[in-house]
Amino acid sequence: MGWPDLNLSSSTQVTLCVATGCGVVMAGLLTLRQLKKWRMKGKKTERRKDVVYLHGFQRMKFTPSLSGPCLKVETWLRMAGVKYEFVDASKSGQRSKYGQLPFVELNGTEIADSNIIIQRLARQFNADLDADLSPEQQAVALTISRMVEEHTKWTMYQYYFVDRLDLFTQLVGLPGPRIIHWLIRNRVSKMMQTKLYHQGVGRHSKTEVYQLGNADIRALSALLGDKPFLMGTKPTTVDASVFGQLAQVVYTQLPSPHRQVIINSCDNLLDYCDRIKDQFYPDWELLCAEGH
Ligand SMILES: N[C@@H](CCC(=O)N[C@@H](CS)C(=O)NCC(=O)O)C(=O)O
Ligand SMILES: *[C@@H]1O[C@H](CO)[C@@H](O)[C@H](O)[C@H]1NC(C)=O
Repeated sequence: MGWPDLNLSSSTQVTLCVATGCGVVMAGLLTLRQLKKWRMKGKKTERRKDVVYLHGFQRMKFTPSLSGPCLKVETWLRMAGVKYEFVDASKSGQRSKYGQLPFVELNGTEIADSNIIIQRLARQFNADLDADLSPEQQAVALTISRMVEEHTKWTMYQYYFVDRLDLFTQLVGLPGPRIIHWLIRNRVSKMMQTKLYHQGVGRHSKTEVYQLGNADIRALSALLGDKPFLMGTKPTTVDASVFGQLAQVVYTQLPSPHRQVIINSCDNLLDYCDRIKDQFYPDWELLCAEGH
């Protein structure tokens, strides 16, 4: 289809073409999230001094958050006894400066990334859960967190977001018509497959991925042994981190190789999750009742 003959000079036609192209791209960029952000901008929410505002993904039916890092920070805040309020970022459309969740606001300052959040809050509230650990124990704790957050987690993603996409709707509890579920599901899966490929886990066969994940879970079980918490009798930051990830497979109640190995041969991890849930989430059911 050509341009209608309006006797325009060729440079005007080029300008029009570019302008139209820009318009289409701009319209594409007007995503739902941006619309949400604009809508929220006018509504200035009140923020109190010394209260941590935790921005995370929406509540879920089986767990307060489907995001490991979000649940980790929330668990840490409870372990450390720091006053906080949860802000549903799926309503506000907000993300951190890294484009992710969680992030917190404290006294008008934004802190992003679960590890940085915990480090900063521990200092500002004088609530370091790891103060009594020896340097060696601190190193072990850090190593465990890294394994779970940077490896085990990906083997779970491979299962839920790629291999068993049929479980997606139950997992994330989407509202609305099925065609929308289908579109979101496929988009999320495509994104996840790219991430998994670059991370490396996604290059293995399913069987290999589940073996990798289950080896991590057995290692966690062996490290925990009969202790109530990973580093001994008191909860420390690594427990928040591990709980953030394990709670997803333990409480979501969808089948998975990770869940299977926990139930079949890691009783101590089940008790461990229940211990943390019972001690720090007396309101677990209430939080999940808000969930989708
Ligand atoms: N290193 C970050 C990781 C946070 C992260 O992976 N967040 C994911 C959800 S679990 C996220 O926000 N993804 C949304 C996106 O990438 O758009 C942390 O520990 O806080
Ligand atoms: C937050 O701000 C208040 C008042 O400005 C100050 O007293 C308090 O120490 C700050 N809290 C933290 C944790 O930095």
